[in-house]
Amino acid sequence: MKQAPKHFTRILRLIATALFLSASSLIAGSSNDKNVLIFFIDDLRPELGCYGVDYIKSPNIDRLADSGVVFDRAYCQQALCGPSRISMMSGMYPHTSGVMDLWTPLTKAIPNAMSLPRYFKERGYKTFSYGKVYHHTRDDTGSWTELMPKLTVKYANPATLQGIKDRVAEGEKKGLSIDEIRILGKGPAVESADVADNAYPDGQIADKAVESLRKHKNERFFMCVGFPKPHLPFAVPKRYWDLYERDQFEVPKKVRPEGAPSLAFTVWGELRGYRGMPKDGLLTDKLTRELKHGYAASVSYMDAQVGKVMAELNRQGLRDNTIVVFWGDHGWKLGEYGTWCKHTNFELDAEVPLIISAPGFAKGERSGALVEMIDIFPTLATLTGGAIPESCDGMSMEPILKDPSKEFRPYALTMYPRGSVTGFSMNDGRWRYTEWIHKPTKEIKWRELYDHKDSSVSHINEASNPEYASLIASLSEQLNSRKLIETKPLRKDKKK
Ligand SMILES: [Ca+2]
Repeated sequence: MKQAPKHFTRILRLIATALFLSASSLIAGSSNDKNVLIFFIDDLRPELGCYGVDYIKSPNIDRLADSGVVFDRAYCQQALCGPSRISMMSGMYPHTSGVMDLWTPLTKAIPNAMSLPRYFKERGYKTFSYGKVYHHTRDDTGSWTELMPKLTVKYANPATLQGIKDRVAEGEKKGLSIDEIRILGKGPAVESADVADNAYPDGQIADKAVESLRKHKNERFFMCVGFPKPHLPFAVPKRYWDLYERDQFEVPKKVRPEGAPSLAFTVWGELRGYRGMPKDGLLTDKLTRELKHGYAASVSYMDAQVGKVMAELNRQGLRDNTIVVFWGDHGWKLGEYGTWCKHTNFELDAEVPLIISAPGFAKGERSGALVEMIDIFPTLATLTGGAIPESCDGMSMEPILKDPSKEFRPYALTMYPRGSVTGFSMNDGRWRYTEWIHKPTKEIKWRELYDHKDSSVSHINEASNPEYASLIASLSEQLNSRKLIETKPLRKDKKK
């Protein structure tokens, strides 16, 4: 008779302990019940207020930076939307996954790839994709609880839209080819319209994320919010253009670095394709200022959308239980070297903004550690109490989030293919060293060495300077020890 009440008391105590633990984990937020919110930003240079830049207005991102760690030396794996996003989402280098072009979706290269959304979905999270997350909205569709359809509207001015419509109709009437009609259908590189934020896709994406946070506030979620700006065209509401004076924008020196191989550059066809852009030659100072103005306005417009989503996260009381990652898919050249856009191995294209705000970790601090975008997946795995999948090439940045003074990688790796030659490039914290390797013969065709001690712009390729021979030998040895060119795409399809 004595045993029953004792047993009963023990059960009661266990229930009480369980209740206490679940309540305290709700309050303190144990590692495995954290939500994840990731902002994917298209073509954003690490030039924001929180990066010490005073000519860009980014109050909302700066506020996010105050609640986390700003990474001063973060690098993408390839300066191209598709492969960069896939390397981040799979945690695999482009030369491991085999995705080095814009046309291959992750799930075509690796049908059972362990992607970030799949990883979280399999762990019971609700997974949401709003806006431009993967380059292809049809990629990895099975990993999402909800996937917002692609938004294709680029302009808001009725005259611009009508002009495009008229030119396309005219082209069809003349029986022009699809490619010729596509060129006619291109709009201008810039637009300033006096419209609401959600007249353009970024505003609609923010609205969708806000609505979803309200709806799913009581569920554990993994939410990806991808803003298309500041990608071309720089078409954003007028009030964001009004934040800047045209004259404040400086025109960079339009000179290529001395001794740089021509293969390192592009003809920046992406920009030239827009209506009214010169088909060859350098841009005038006037046009350079207009485009730089448009880029800055686009950053501020995107920043306002980040602010809306963050405000809702706060309003719903989710801020202390949500890990927030803000990253850009690659850098961009705004007239430096007389060039524009991405698609190269230059420092300006390889460097990206990265902010991680994780509850219980460092706040308002900076890290000078070299990190790669393939490190985001392992970081989110360990921060949420999960194991790092075997398929991941990266490492968890959790030690940096605990102590931002910690060192991490000896160098960050970036690559860009040019036909039979691939450029493998590394930044060791000061120098950018690149080898262009002819794949069939493994012969090094060109080398580049730039000093980025004080700036992301460097005007001399020092690769043939005897003064740096031993430095080059050491960097080359490190690069070649990775056997990058021998690496066959592994087609890893292991489950976690
Ligand atoms: Ca991009």
